[in-house]
Amino acid sequence: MKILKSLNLSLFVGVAAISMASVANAAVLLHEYTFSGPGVTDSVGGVHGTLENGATISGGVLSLDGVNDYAQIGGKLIPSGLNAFSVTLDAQQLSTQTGFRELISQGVTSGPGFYIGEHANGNIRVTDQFGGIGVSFPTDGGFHSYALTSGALGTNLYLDGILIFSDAAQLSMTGAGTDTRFGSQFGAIGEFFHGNLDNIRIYDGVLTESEVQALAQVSEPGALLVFGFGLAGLGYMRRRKAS
Ligand SMILES: [Ca+2]
Ligand SMILES: [Ca+2]
Repeated sequence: MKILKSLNLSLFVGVAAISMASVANAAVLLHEYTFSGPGVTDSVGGVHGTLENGATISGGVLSLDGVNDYAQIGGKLIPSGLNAFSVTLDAQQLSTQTGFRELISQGVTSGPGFYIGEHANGNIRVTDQFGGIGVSFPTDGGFHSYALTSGALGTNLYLDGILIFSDAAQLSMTGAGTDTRFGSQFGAIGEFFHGNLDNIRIYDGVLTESEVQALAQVSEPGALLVFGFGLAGLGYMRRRKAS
């Protein structure tokens, strides 16, 4: 009986320790924009935004004309310095665009500034720290799910739940410059995205691969099935060593 009690106690302590550890490691949702109402509303963190230059919300998504539209957020959603975070969003480009285009941005050039967007060479690019990653920006006109995670173990970028970029370096962005924007670059640079954005979420902490995949499936099951399977079938994954 004594042995049983002791076993129960150690089991209890063990379970408690595991659940405390998982709570400590879990990525906490800080900001969420689903565009389900008329405004650029942060349904979790209350850091709302404004529609600029004719940007609209219709059908539950943020719609941008690629000329000068964007959404300006009233604060900086991306942490500066070496702080773990994750960003997820869905994007649908509605025309073939030339030059640089941004889905989300924050900061100032060489700050280093934060962004996820399209390089002039047609590749996806991620922040001043990494730049172009050698993977094509989707051109099929459909919605695609992007997830960027960064922490002490490095930085990952997923497209439709598939890991397409990994680097051992953690992101360390500037705290200076322009507040977060959806659909354009910081400052007066422009780089306006033509298309729709949805389900923009910022987490405190690093999402796991399975959490990223679950989000991608909830957001756009078709995109994961068609595009994700194509990438997976090719065994498509790019890794970079820290430079
Ligand atoms: Ca406009
Ligand atoms: Ca929505």
